[in-house]
Amino acid sequence: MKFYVQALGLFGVLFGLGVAVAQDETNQMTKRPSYPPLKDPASLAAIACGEPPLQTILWRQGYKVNTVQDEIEAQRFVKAGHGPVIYKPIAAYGLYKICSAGWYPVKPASAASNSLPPPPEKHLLWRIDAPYNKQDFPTVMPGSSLQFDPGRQRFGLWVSTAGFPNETICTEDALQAYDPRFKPNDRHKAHVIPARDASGKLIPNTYLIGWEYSTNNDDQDVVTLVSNVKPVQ
Ligand SMILES: [Ca+2]
Repeated sequence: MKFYVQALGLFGVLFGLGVAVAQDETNQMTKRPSYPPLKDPASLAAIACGEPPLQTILWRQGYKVNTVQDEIEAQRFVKAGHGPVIYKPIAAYGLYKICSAGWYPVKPASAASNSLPPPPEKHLLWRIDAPYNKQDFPTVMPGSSLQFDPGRQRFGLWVSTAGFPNETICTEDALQAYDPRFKPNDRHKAHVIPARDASGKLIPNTYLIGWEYSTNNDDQDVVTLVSNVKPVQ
């Protein structure tokens, strides 16, 4: 009996080992591309909220970009070519409140307002209904449009949430001065990254924007794609 138990134990150990080796081989064979652990402040802020970081969202949607290294200075845009500008949400990890977005014509700063441009003349394009603000590829509400034609003028983009009524987040940092909640050193809320496909090739005239409409700066409260545009001064 003792021998039987020992043999069974030995068999169990060997069997377990075999399974472990087989699993390891399976993992090796089906291994997905591994990414380095995310330690940048925006990623850590998202993880602290139990949300996917902007970097993870973009990787898993097939954009081979680095959210830290690839961000560019782009606060104003013009249309790049014929046809409309496309502006659409590709993810939202913000408040469970209606989120709105659109564009506005760029206006020069006036001397009277101490170098601050006037408040944006907002054109509404699309809205994400409250329940769809913690997911990739949120659907937009009826009546939304994912394109517009600004003509030749310079324009900026904006988002807002019903969670913070009367606040508008603009691609132009200076316009965040109209939202008193943001301190002067916390007004960069639209993070623009030239879009690259899964092979790392630049997608022409196309940009990913990680938006922050609050103050924890995880930069993925809304994530948008804009195409047929060029950044301008
Ligand atoms: Ca968020």
